[in-house]
Amino acid sequence: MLGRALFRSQYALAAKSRGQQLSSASHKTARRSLANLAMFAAAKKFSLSAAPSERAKVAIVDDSGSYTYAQLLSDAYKVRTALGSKDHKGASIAMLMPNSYEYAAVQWGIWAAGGAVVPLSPMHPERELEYFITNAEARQIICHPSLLKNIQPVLDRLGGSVELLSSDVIMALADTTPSDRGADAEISADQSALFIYTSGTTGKPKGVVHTHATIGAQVGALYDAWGWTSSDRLLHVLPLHHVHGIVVALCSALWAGATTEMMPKFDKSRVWSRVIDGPQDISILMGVPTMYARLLSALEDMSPARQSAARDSMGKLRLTISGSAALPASVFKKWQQATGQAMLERYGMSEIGMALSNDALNPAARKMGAVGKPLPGVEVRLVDGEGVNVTDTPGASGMIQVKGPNVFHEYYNLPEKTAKEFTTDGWFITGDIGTRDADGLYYIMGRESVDIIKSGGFKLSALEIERELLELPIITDVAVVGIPSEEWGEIVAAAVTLRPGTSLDIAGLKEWCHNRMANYKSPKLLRVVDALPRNLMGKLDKKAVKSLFSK
Ligand code: MCA
Ligand code: AMP
Repeated sequence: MLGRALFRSQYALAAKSRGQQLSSASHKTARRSLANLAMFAAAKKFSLSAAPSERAKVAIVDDSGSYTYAQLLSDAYKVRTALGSKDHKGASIAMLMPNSYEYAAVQWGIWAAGGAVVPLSPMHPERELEYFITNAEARQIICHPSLLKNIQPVLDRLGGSVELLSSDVIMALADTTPSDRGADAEISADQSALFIYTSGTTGKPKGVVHTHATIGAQVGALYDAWGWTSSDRLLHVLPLHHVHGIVVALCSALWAGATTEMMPKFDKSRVWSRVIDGPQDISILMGVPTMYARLLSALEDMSPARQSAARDSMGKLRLTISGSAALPASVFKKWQQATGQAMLERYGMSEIGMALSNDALNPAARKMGAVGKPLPGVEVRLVDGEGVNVTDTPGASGMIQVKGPNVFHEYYNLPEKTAKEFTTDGWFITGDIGTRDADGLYYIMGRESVDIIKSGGFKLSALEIERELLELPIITDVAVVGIPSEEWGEIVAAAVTLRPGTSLDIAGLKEWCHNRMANYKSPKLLRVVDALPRNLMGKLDKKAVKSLFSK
């Protein structure tokens, strides 16, 4: 496994990116104080700047107002104070916050205290929240009062072992100035910084652990490749419990000293009215293909005059970016026709951040269907079923493997599973099959495992859903598959056999799933059959299961 020393050198590599040069002292030592962490460099620059215009630089705008970088730093220090003055040294600290300015303040505060952020989502039911908190061994949680009802029963069950801190109480603390903040926690680049829970082909969801070094490498690479500047203004519409919303969108913008406008959740009408009717200053929009498909369908319902205004406004953005799932060619084409924007598609994963990206600075170089070339500092190769490296054979397909300072540290407390996902020579095995053309552009062909479903950009494990469904006493056998869908990419479908004399419909199944899994995991299609298709070995024939849904 990758060792500590290597992470130090990875951090040094990441520090070479333009982003980290904002903080001249930041990469001179392996151990550094908070204020020198690259993530905070732009904020620090704006906070301490002598020029009033820079001190007024807005970090985040949400439905409650506008917040400067100076305010963000001050609020982060309040969070640090509330967490206790000890150095948490990478200890897990959970947070359950709506998409808002305060989300960022809490995230930064946990980092300021030396902790590792475990972001929980309002989309998760109690069972999942409990699993994430206990699996990550979080001993403290910061929660917004509006979400207290989601977490209180979990904390009661955990019998006081997790300390609850309310974000509104923390935010009401007195503002701090740099002089009264005391000594910073010593943050080392290789300590845990972020947990992202991801579903795999075996077992329960795993906690992907990123360090300050791996996050820094990811954000630094995007800063360079996508040409982020402090003049950018990001419209943020993504959930904040995955790498896409947290790292690729929010952290990148904060790293660059840009402004983020945060919506509480994606809403196609709200996005269009902001872009068309608001100030013409949004420069970046990021989303999953389902969001762009929905924006296009909303556009079709507009009057011709409104469509023309939409084209003018969306056409002004510097970048419209799609990822987390394959962007259908139809969406790419319609988006280009409707807005004049050649969508920037990129490829990544919770474990690696972003690995491949089309050309951000030259729209003409973006190819429909391609996910681009390796980002700065990231190595990518394709290895076929025989173990042959076919990267340089145009059109040959192989497993996408990735190496670089962006690659995660470990699956939490799962050393064997972590090791299994790496080749003996240290490449991370993504599970995605890709191909590369003669111009060096990569294309994603699909997943190796039929048991990984991508729905609306969320990665779901068929086996995990099957395990849950089997707990419904009337179900005797179950198979979960992904069925292709225009809107969602794939939708979750379940085929089941039932105990004699019982019945089940999709509404009943959803109701049962409601408290056990996030709604986005629960099946949208159901077939009740006499027997599930199995091969001679008794193994489920998932191809045949899929065909049950085409009848
Ligand atoms: C919501 N539902 C879904 C999904 N989202 N079902 C399947 N797949 C989904 N993705 C459920 C709702 O709970 C609801 O269920 C029903 O579908 C209709 O919901 P609706 O209101 O239409 O959906 P929504 O709430 O507007 O959500 C759609 C969405 C959302 C905005 C596209 O799915 C979303 O935010 N997706 C982004 C995912 C993402 O950020 N992925 C990043 C991970 P019911 O009717 O039962 O109530 S990947 C990643 O991080 C890597 C690094 C990468 O490459 O980016
Ligand atoms: P997650 O593990 O939730 O971070 O999701 C990562 C997975 O999303 C990858 O392993 C791919 O299967 C998929 N993915 C991300 N970006 C793309 C893309 N541009 N095209 C196709 N699949 C993608």
